[in-house]
Amino acid sequence: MKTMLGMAAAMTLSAGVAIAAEKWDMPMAYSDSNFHTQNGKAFASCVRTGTGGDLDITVHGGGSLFKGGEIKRAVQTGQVQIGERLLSAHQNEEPIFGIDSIPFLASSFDASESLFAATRETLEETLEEQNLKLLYSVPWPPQGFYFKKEVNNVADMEGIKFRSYNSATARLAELTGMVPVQIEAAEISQAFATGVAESMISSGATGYDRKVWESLTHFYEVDGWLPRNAVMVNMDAWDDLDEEDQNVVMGCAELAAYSGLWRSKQYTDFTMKGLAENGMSVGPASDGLVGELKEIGETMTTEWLNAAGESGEAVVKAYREATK
Ligand code: PCA
Repeated sequence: MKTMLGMAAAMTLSAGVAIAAEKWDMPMAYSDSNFHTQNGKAFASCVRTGTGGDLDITVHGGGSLFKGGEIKRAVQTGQVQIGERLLSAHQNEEPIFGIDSIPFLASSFDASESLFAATRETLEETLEEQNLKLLYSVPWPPQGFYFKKEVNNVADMEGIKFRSYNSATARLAELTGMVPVQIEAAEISQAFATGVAESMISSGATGYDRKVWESLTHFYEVDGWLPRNAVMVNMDAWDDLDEEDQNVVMGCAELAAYSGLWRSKQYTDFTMKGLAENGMSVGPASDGLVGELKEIGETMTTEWLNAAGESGEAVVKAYREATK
């Protein structure tokens, strides 16, 4: 009898736990093999384990649930509870979102981390006003140019159809005489194959993930900047979690920031080799080209500072102080 009661109690308990389990969907825009997606899956698993199954996050990679361009709004409006997005693609909403894509402001992993540290508070406040809680952010590897011909200076770029992924890359295209067309990473293989685009600036990672050697021939290392993905939660979904679960999520987020950075560094070397092994010419851009791009970077820094006003200026100043 006692045993029966015990069993009944245990069953009620496990039923109770099952009912309490919270399920979140987490759209991510990049391919399943990409390190951001792998890192997001490890984050979800950390949360599942840490909360004893209380919070169960399902990652949907490759833009399968929402495309990159739709993810931020989907999280804001509560269509999904959590998601990852390249924040610089929303610079038109708030200039601070684009601070990581200013050419040559922060062009190494260390600099990217310092810039993010200087930006974090302002970013969190800005996102909070949009009903979003920032969990963690991971940099893409340094950005370089892809072409289907040799390019040694800006004049060689005239008229090329250039795939952009945010307003900074579109502006860069304009300033180099190219013609920008905005295309999601998930769709670039087709865009290059059909000639809708002939060039882009991105990481070795994205070129490798999308097998761009099928259409393009050259990768020039520029180390222009390291744009970042941010994982964000809908603020109402966040507030609905109890404090213990919130603590687990924050712990897992910290781990994900750390492991994501490490994965990004490791993927850089791996994908550079991968591009070369698949027949692309891979190497540094010429000094002349880098010099011209740095001048364009100056112009874009000034433009960004003008748009971002005092708070943006304060962030850049704090970053420069911290890294001088
Ligand atoms: N890959 C993403 C953003 C930056 C990067 O390296 C893309 O090309 O869309």
